[in-house]
Amino acid sequence: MIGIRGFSQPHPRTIMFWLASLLALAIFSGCSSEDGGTQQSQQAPLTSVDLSPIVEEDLAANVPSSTASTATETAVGQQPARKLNTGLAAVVTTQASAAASPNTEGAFDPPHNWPTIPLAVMVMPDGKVFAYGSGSNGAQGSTQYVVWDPTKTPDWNDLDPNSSLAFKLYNNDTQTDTFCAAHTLLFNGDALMLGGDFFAGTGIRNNGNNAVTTFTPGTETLTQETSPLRLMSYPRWYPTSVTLPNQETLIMGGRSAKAIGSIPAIYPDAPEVHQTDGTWRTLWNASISHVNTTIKTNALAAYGNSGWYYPRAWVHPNGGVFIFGFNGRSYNLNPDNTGTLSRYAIAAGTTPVPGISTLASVMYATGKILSIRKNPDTTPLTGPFKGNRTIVVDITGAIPAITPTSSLMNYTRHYGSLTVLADGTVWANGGGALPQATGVTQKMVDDYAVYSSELWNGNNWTLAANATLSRLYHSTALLLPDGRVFTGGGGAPGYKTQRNGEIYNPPYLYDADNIPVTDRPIIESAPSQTTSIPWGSPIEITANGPITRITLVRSGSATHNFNNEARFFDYPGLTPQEAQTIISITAPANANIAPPGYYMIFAWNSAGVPSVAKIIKIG
Ligand SMILES: [Cu+2]
Repeated sequence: MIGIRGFSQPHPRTIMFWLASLLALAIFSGCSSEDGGTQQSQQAPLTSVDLSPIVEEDLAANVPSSTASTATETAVGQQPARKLNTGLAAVVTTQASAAASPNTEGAFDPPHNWPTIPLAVMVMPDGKVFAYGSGSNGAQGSTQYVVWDPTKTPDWNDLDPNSSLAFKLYNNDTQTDTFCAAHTLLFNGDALMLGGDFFAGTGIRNNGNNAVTTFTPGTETLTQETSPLRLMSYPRWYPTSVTLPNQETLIMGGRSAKAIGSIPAIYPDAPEVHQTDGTWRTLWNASISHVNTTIKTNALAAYGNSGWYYPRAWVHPNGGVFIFGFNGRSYNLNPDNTGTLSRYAIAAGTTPVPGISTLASVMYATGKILSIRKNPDTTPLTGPFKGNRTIVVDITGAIPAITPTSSLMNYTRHYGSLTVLADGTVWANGGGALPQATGVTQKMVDDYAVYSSELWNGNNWTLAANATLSRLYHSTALLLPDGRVFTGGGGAPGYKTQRNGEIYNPPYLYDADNIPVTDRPIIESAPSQTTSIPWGSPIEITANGPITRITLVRSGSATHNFNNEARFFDYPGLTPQEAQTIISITAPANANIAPPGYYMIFAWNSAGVPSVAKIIKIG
């Protein structure tokens, strides 16, 4: 069970899939090969030990010893980034329809082209969006990445890529395929990408790698760690990373090797912590193979066999890391030293509410998580996948308190996103009634896509603007520093390869007459990122007019219907000042509620219109 540093080869196996003989409804793991595998084989579902619609926590342990090759990944140093000419035709021709009432529903701009599928995206400290995942061919296995300046009109043209002012398409020359990695921002402002797809070059896909790759804004280059001490112990594909209060980064979950034939999949045995010096600490005491049966069982459901798929985890306001299992149970991982894992009791009079990995969850306020869960339904085809039930998980008490929202979402949204807007409202978009599963074709998934979006005001869901394009598997959504939301991607695999995006303009960007606001407050000065703001100390800005509210939204990192870095802080009821006067708020009290890193600060006027955010650094 011992993980081997430098182990980056998949378990050596023949190329065949273990078809789902155990569960007819087993969910397709998702990421396909581009290596001549047919669509059918691409959709080969995982078995029950990988993922099932209702994940049970008491599945038998199924983690064989790691006897894999000790061959190390080819070490390739940093290469200069360069622009690529893809020569592909433009793909977007459709136009968005106007929303009926933008000041209550928001509205979409027309779709725009992208160089790649934006399936993993993050807001960098310079306000640009870093995206990685697919290549410019829209397929898995191509190693390219994109930097988008959202202050410029999206202008990508495959036939003339060098003409783009908004996008840069770079070669990833690190030899690490970051497809379906985890990502968060480091305190120094670099993006940290952990794991991804093992690039065997032989057509073997969807096994993990143990690579550690960083993206540096400014130079917009990738760097790959080569020292064995700086690699993860376990290969990971579909892991979750969490920025910890002490600037360390937790990595958990994911899969090391997929099931082949009768040989079960291999999952990482334990979470690991990326320490601030770049070396790693394995949380052995929270491992799956721990001798303590209870911990072992907990680990399986939290981040092991049944919980491996981008586990939903956040820093807990009281310390540690809170994990909300797909089985509906809650866990606390203490990442100190070698770690401990415990499971919360179930609140009296309640029963766990199962979810599924294809449904989103988001932390929308301190210690409060909005989560989409399954609801029982026997309707043919879509019923087994019904999931428009939303709950609030309040983790501020001793036991997580589960409260249903006042209304159901209007639609089930497998692969849809939940995004905390600049005003704290949660926006749901994309997804559809069907996930990719046995007996469900990719066309069926697309046919059941949901184009309408909806808003949650902390109480009820209401319908919002309609998108033009489907946003399904491998789509994302991300709040931009200007208060708009980018949503894009989908495909690899999917019925449609969505190398494109759409901009959603939330209601706060429209006036009472549904006209886009042009007179937005302007933040004239804000703390520099070169000096981080200590928790609990003043944050001072100046603006060009009276400000009545300030909000803080943590820079997002989104992939696979999970923005794992979302945090929101509200400072309403500020006394309006004269222009150019100092407006002061107090930074969040501690690192548990506001993990160290980068936050967008929005200043609002009395008309409820936000400024474009400045990005500040807390910690
Ligand atoms: Cu994926």
